[in-house]
Amino acid sequence: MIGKISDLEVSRMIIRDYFDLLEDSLDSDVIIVGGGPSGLVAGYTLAEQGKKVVIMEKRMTPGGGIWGGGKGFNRVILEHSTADILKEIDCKYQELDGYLVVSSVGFAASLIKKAIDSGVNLLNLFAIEDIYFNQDRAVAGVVVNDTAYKQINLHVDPLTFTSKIVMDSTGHEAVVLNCLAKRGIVEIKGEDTMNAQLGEQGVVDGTREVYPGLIITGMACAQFHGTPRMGPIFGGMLLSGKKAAEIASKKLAASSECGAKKL
Ligand code: 48F
Repeated sequence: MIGKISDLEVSRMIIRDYFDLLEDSLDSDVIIVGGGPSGLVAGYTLAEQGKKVVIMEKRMTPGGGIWGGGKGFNRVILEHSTADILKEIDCKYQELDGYLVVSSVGFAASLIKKAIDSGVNLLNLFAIEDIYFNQDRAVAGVVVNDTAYKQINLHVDPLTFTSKIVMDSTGHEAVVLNCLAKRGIVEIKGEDTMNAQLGEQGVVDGTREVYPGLIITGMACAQFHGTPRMGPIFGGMLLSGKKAAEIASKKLAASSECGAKKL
C-alpha cells in the first residue's frame, strides 16, 4: 500500500504552501526578472549571503537560452575561467582544447537546483509587465501578471511586488529596460552583430546599475550598451551574474548602513 491520499488534502497543501511562498515574495531585497543563467547565478550568490531573493520567470522552465545548446545540439561552451562556478553548482564538464563543454540540459538543471537549494524564491509563470517607482523615482519593484493571461490577451490587472533592488536578467528581450526606454527614461542601443570574444567581455564590463535601483546583467547588458551578441558561449553570463550580485550586495550594505545611521 503506497499510503492514504485525500485529493482534497493534495489541493489544500499546494495552495497553502504556494501562497506562503507568494506572500513571502511580496517584499524582498532583490527581485531578479528572468531566470536565465545570469539571473540564476546572481540569485543563488545573493541568497547564499542571506539576502532575500525572488526570481520571476515568465516561462514554465527557468534556464533561459541554455536548454537549446547550439542550433538544438544540446551542448554549450564556457571559458576556462568559469570552472570554479561549474564546480560550485555541481555541473559536470569536459575540458576540450582549453574550453569547457557541458550538456546544456545538465547545466540548466544544475543552476536551477543551486538557486532553489540556496533559498531563492523561484516564481515561474510570472510575467513582468511594468516597473514600480518609489517617491524618489527610483526602481523599487515590479508589476507582474500571469503568463497565460498575457498570452491570450485577457485584460486582468496586475499585482505589484517591491524590493530594494531590481535586476533585469531578461536576456535579449531586456524587458525592464524596455519599460523605461518606452517612456524616454533610458536609451537602449540594441545589441551588435555576432562576435563571441567581444560579446562575452562586453556583457561582463556592461554589468552595472544603469538607473537608481536597477542593475542589468547578461544579454540585457549587450542590448543596453550596443555590444556584440554571441553564440552558445556562457562564461560571460555566469561572470555577469557574479558581478551583478557583488554590485547588489554592496548597495544593500550601503543602504542598511544608511538606515542604521538614521536610527
Ligand atoms: O535569455 P536568457 O538566458 O538571459 P541571459 O541570462 O543569458 C543569455 C543566454 O541564454 C543566451 C546568449 C549567451 O550565449 O546569448 O541568449 O542574459 O534568460 C532570460 C529569461 O528571462 C525570461 C525568459 O523567459 C528567459 O528565461 N523573461 C523574458 N521576459 C520576461 C521574462 C518577463 N517579461 N517576465 C519574466 N521573465
